[in-house]
Amino acid sequence: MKAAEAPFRLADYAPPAFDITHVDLDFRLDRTETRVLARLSIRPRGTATVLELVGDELVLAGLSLDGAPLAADAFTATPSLLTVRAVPDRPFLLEIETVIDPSANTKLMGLYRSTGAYCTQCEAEGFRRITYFLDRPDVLSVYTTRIEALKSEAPLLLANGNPGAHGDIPGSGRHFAVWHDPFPKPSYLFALVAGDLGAVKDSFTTMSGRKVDLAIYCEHGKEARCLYAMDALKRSMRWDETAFGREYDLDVFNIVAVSDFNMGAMENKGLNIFNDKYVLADPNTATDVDYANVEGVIAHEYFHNWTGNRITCRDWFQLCLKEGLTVFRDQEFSSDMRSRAVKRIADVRTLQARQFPEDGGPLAHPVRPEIYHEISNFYTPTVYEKGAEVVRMLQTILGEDGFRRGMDLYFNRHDGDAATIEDFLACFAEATGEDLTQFSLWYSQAGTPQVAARGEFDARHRRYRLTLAQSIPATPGQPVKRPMQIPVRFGLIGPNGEDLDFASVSGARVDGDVIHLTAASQTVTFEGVSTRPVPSLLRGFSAPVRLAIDASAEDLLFQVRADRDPFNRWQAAQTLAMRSLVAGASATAEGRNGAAEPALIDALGAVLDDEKLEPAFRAQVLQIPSEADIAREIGENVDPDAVAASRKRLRLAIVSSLGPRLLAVHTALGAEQSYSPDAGNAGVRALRNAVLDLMVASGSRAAVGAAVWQFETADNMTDRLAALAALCHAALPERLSALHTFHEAYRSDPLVLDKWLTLEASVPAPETLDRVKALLAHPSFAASNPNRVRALVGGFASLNQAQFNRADGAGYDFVADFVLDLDRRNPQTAARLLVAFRSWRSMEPVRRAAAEAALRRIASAPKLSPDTLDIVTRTLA
Ligand code: 0A1
Ligand code: ZN
Repeated sequence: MKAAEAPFRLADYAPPAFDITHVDLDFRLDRTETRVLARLSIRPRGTATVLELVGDELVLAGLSLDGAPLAADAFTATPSLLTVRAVPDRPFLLEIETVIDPSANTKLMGLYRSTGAYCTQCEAEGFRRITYFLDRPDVLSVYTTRIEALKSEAPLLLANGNPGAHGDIPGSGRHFAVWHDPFPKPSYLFALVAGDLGAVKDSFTTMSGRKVDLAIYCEHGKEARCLYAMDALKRSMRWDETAFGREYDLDVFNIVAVSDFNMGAMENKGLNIFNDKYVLADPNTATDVDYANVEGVIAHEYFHNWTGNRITCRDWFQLCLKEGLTVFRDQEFSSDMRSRAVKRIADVRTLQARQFPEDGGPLAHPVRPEIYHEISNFYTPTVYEKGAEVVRMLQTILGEDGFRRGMDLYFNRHDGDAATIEDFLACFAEATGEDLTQFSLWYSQAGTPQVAARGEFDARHRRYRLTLAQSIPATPGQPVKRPMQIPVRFGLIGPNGEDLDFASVSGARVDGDVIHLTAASQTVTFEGVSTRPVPSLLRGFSAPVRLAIDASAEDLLFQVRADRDPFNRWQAAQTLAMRSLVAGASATAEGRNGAAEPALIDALGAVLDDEKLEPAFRAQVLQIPSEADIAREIGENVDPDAVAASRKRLRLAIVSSLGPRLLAVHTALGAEQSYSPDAGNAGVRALRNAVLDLMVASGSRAAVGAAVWQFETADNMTDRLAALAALCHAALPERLSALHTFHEAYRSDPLVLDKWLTLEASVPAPETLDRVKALLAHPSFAASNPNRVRALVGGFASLNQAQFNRADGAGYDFVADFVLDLDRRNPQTAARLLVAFRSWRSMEPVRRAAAEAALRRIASAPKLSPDTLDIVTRTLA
């Protein structure tokens, strides 16, 4: 196995030896030989005389200092480093010419081609693939970008900032445009786009009355599919003004949708570049979930303008400073646009499905990591989603007003800075007087805390004692942990469903409905409690922890019916289901038949029939934990076949008890409304389709017929896909012709075909692996496109637990082979696929051995990228 390079450590941070105050870039675009002239205004900060600029696969074509070409012995240049010896101890101008080949750029970092256009991706370290630079986030410069290209090939020329001069270059067929961005920014926010694209345009007038021109660019012919994104953009701009007092700051805001993109989207100053999957939406091609994702990602990138761009990160260890905060902001935005309760449930589901397994496995790391080998591997659910939870806890602890005062101070004090988590927390501490020393452990300690709760009612003294104990599991590099500050939002529910009053409380700081758990164990004593309460803890999921409480099935059922916190109503139903599923899995493993919990059936029935509840909420309750959720709960010696059997059996039991009521709800909701992507309308579809999915799982002819009929007659993608998914998830033979029909209908629409690829890969049947392998050669698949890869191979590895984790190891071998092959062309995407192995140690011994063999085979392969080497090394450690 190749030895890794030395890691980067937070403790080693040192400020740069030079500032680069201005960057003038001149691009002469060519498909295979693009010339980049970079004029850097450099100012020494101290006494250093050697300037080292990083590159990545660069070819140097020219170098001069203050106008004079540098002699060969004055510098050395390799593809990854330019060293200039004896630079002046005063400001100077360094001019660097590099030659790059955008067409050969399969890593999709730096300047590359997609959608027939030129585009860039520079975060985190892509700018060094364009020119030699101090490619680190604490070097902030004012950029001027001149782009020159063939007018026929690239009538559209975009870069960061505001548009400047533009015109034709006579006699050459070429033209140029100059862009100037007055806001100093790090190189990772640089962007350029050139091509022949369609557009939708609009404008927005900011709170101080400035008019901003807005445009979204996409492939010709797809303009109408950008209208929803444009609407979401305008709503985001208004929301940031009202919720955070943040106004947009340039004359233009441009978004470009491209079809080849490693991630979701990128917040380049004034020129966001998006994976087109998060821009394009219309009723015929996008589901309700797609619409919600478009809205959320548009908002996320826009909100970065303040949290990320105006205030950026000092170094990449501080990534959560912009990402956790911006995810928190986009989640709040979506909550305000939609149903807050349903949004919270969906976000917690994602956190538990993606971040909890990371935090509980070999890739666990703190929200602010302290060491990394490859920064691209740290765009993780921990940095993003747990990072957002940490910000939300801050709001819970400080209250909405205190939180807002802290944010205001942060924006005022650090505008224009490259800041740290310490800077951020200091603003909240100063604005509110709160001591955040213990709270800051959330940034440095990895692992999901476990909170065990036990309640005891003393009727004679009208006293309720609640003991809360926290423990944080060991994680890589962190064997021992200190107790953290955990805000536990709570209520004591009385028999009529109202929260009970109490006369006094002792044993912990309690502010309103929040208990601050700060010690390893604390007993909170409530005096003057009239009757035995049912405790409702962690309301709204007030902290990203696992709560263990030995509530009886009756108490959980009561909570489902009566808790005034909708999140905990959902949680109580999930807990009941999970108990039954875990018991069912061990029963199967032992050759017994588990029984469904009657309280669960009652709970689901009560929610199903309660028309006072939002349909989207009822749909969430009907979706019992996934196979991956169950495996995570079991935690060790997992047999994925037993898990799948348990889940299937429980769903059958639900249908056999609630069948007629499910049918009644399905029929009642069937009355056709015309399609609209708004949350209310989408919620009705979500409930109807959750019911359909359950009924189809029973295999009843009537239900299967209803699904086929819905598939054939639906007037929108949500209903069509839901019907097809129900047939696929139940592995019914009817799926085959429906999948074929679907492919035929959308054969020219790659984003829709991604849904088809994912469904093909998620069929829970032994033949699926061969089908997935065959699809690698299908014309609708392309290994060069990250969306296709994630849809097919990623879908197989993450959504098809029993087949990926096949006992014969064939699922692991397939993904390992694919990763090895892809690693040579797109290491980032390869490394991300490999993350599917993160829970291998929790499998039963046969699968564990097979997974380990596949991982070792990857680890010993020659010429692994740093990205894949990093993931495989940590996964095996
Ligand atoms: N800052 C972006 C995420 C992002 C990170 C790296 C990328 O490189 C391929 C692209 C995007 C965000 O949070 O949206
Ligand atoms: Zn982001």
